Amino acid sequence: ITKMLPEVVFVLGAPGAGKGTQCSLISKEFGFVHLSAGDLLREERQRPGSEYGEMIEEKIRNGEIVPVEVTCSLIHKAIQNSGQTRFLIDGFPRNKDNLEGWERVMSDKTKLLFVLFFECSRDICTERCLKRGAAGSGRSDDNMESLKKRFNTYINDTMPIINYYDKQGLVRRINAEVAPEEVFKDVKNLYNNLPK
Ligand code: UP5
Ligand code: MG
Repeated sequence: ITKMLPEVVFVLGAPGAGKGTQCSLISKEFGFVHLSAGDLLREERQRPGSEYGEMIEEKIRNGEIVPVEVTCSLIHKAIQNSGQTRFLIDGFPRNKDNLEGWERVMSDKTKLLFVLFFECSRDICTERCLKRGAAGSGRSDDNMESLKKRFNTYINDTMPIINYYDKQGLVRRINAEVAPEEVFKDVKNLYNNLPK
């Protein structure tokens, strides 16, 4: 008997590219459960009694990547607790440690459908995050200093992961520089044309 594995889509793109915004839209229209690795880490940071709170906050403020054991176990728990079968994993895997940790623990428990990659220039992304910070996002990394670090990490550590999946033909690129509704048109197109 073959067991149906949970299906996952990794959602990647620069800080502020619109991953979260598009994931909420996809989740509403196509019923995938949206799991943002960043949101899971921010929740864990706030959880009373968490032994990782301070470490997570320091990593986030410095735009560095939290060790995969922490992130992967939060994602794994969220998948199990949802009782659902299809997931958008937003903002993960972001570096080699993330990728190797996922492959060690999760790759035989899930089926990776594809990697959704939101392409957006650094200037536009930076402007979006600064605007969100100025509007009171409360995110400790929506400031110029953290954004520089987030971008360094994105270029040095996350782009190689996107290239790794691209070589396997798994990357679906979307132009994320236009208005959210316009971006979502392309996303819908992609979802409606998935091989059945
Ligand atoms: N906006 C969105 N789309 C727009 C559009 N088309 N036109 C104009 N404006 C648009 O959007 C960002 C802002 O832009 C919002 O104000 C939105 O309204 C507007 P959002 O949808 O939030 O973009 P997103 O790509 O999700 O941006 P986010 O800031 O969440 O990206 P990051 O990848 O930086 O943040 P994340 O939460 O994933 O990670 C934060 C930190 O957590 C990391 O730096 C790292 O330290 C840590 N982390 C890990 O260590 N491991 C992980 O696996 C994940 C995170
Ligand atoms: Mg996000």
